[in-house]
Parts: sequence; C-alpha cells; structure tokens
Amino acid sequence: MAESPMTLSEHLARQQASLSAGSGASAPNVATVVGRIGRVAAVIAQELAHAALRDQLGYAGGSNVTGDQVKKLDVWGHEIMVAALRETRVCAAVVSEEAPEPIEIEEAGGANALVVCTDPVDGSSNLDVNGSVGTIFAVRASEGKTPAGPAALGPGTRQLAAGYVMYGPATTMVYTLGQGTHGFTLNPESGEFLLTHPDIRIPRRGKTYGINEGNVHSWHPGQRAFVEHLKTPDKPTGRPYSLRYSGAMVADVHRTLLDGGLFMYPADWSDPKKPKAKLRLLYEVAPMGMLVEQAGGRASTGLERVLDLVATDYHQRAAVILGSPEDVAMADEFYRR
Ligand code: FDP
Repeated sequence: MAESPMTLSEHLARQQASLSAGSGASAPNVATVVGRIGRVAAVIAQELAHAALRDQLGYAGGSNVTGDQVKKLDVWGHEIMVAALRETRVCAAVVSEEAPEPIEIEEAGGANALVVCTDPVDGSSNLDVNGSVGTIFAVRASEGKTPAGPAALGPGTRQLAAGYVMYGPATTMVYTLGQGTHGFTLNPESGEFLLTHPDIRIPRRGKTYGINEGNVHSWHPGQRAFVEHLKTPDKPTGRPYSLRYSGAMVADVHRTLLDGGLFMYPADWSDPKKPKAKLRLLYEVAPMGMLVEQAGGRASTGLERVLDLVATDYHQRAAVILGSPEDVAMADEFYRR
C-alpha cells in the first residue's frame, strides 16, 4: 500500500528541526505560526464555499488604507486571521492589508516573537464571480521590539517564512521557511493539509506570461518591448508565449510556480519621475519573491531584485516580475536596454 502523504504539521516539525540545528532560535515559533495559518485557511476555505449562501459576498462599504473597496469577506478574513495569530502567543504584531497600522499583540513578546504581514483575502475582486482567491503571508522576527510592528520594515531578505493559500477547485497551501518551497492540498474531510508538491522547482523557462495588458499605455518602454517580444513568433525560442491572467495574484503565481513562465505587475510609468506600482510589498510582492526564489526562480522589479527592496512603509507598493529564472533575466535585460 502506498505511504500516506505527510501532513503540514509533520512537515513543519521536520523543517523546524533542521532550522533549529542551525541558527534558528525562532524556528519553533515560526512553525507554530505557519501551522496556525494553515488551520485558519481551512476555515476560510469553508466560509468561501458557503459565502453566496450566507449573504457574505459583496462590499462591506468603505475602502482600506490602500484605497481598495473592501468586501465583506476581506473584513471577516482579517478578523479571523488576527484572532488566530493572537492565540499563538508568539506573534507580537500583525501587518494586514485591512488595517492602516500594525496590530500590536501585548500578550506576546520576547526575543523570539514574530511579526506576521498578511493579506488575508487577496484577489477579492474575484469573490463575486466565484473565481480563485488567496491568502498571502510573510513572517519576520520582532527583534524584541515594542511596539513590534516596525520590525516588519526593512528588506525582504529578512523574511523568515512566506507562503500563500489558494482557494480554487482545491485549497492549496504553499510555504517556505527558507529551505525550499513546498505545496500541500487540503483534505476537506479531515481538515488537514497533505504534502502533494514537495520541493517545487520552477522550470528554467516557461510558455506563458500573466499581466494586465489593459495597462500597456502606462508601462516602462522596456516592459512594453519585452511583452511585444514574448508575443512575436519564433519557433526555436518557443514564442509566442500564451497569455494567462486570472486577476488574483495567488492563482497567477501558483500557475507560474508549477508551470514556469512569468507573472508581472509592472509600475505605471505615466509620470517617469514618479512610477506608481499597485501590489503591496510587505504582504504580496516580498513573500511571493521569497517563495519563487526558494523554488529556483527569480523575482525582480525589472530594475532590482524584489527581496532587496527596503520597506519603509507598511503599505508600500512595488512592481514585480517573477517566475522562471531565464524569463525574468530576459525581462531585466529589456529594462536595461
Ligand atoms: P485585488 O485588487 O482583486 O485584491 O491585491 C491586488 C490584486 O487583486 C491581486 O491579487 C491581483 O493580481 C491584482 O490586484 C489584479 O489587479 P488588476 O485588476 O489591476 O489586474
């Protein structure tokens, strides 16, 4: 009989053991937080499946700090995520898309406490059309600071863990503790995540690109020339690439991780002195950057490595081009020309 797949908790325990053997004093806490996010994700998946039946779709009224109109499920997802992280007693602050300032958790503290940056329900414009949405998170060390929120700032290389959950036909959780990128599928009967995609390796090159091409008028000239290049037929290099775009970052990054190619959300260069990006650095771009790099891919803004970007604001925005290493390198080259 085939061996039963490893559960998320078993996998986290192994990862934690090998981290603790090195310099990972906060490793047990990181594993606790990631495991807890897995449990919340199972509850979110349930709620999403029933949302239309419970009048949970649609807008809550008002907009969040980054100007997006807030949906009822955004608010609900934020509340349940913060409550769950509070229960871990090792998370000292939460930076959430739905809160202007970090939420400080006084019960947790100490040298090995953590800060979690999260977008609890990302891609929420897909909610009302029953499209895929996700949860994105990153874990950083609190550095013993009080308040702990400011420890979320700084470069993405400081992330101790990153991950996402994709609520699609199946619920998938993908995480990294800096030792490879691993994917799990939720067994809805047991409520447990099981290892289905161990050590994901992104293909060196892909065949697809994902981008909101309606914004072509505002792109950097290098971005425009690059997408034109991807669309120009050339059999030996596998062009034209096919366009795949769902409008939910998690779903688009998940496809890119597994199949290769590119997910891009470039900045608006209408005013070249002030390029404006859309996606948020702390709880969208930087965590995805870590996951993709840990799978052998690359994540860039076109001009620099995503993980080197220094966050100085909780809701800072950043451009992103991520995916297969050779494809992202080619994008960077177009930006340099
Ligand atoms: P949404 O606005 O629906 O929350 O986080 C922002 C995000 O979704 C990403 O998930 C997604 O990749 C992107 O915005 C889609 O933006 P466009 O609608 O501008 O293409």
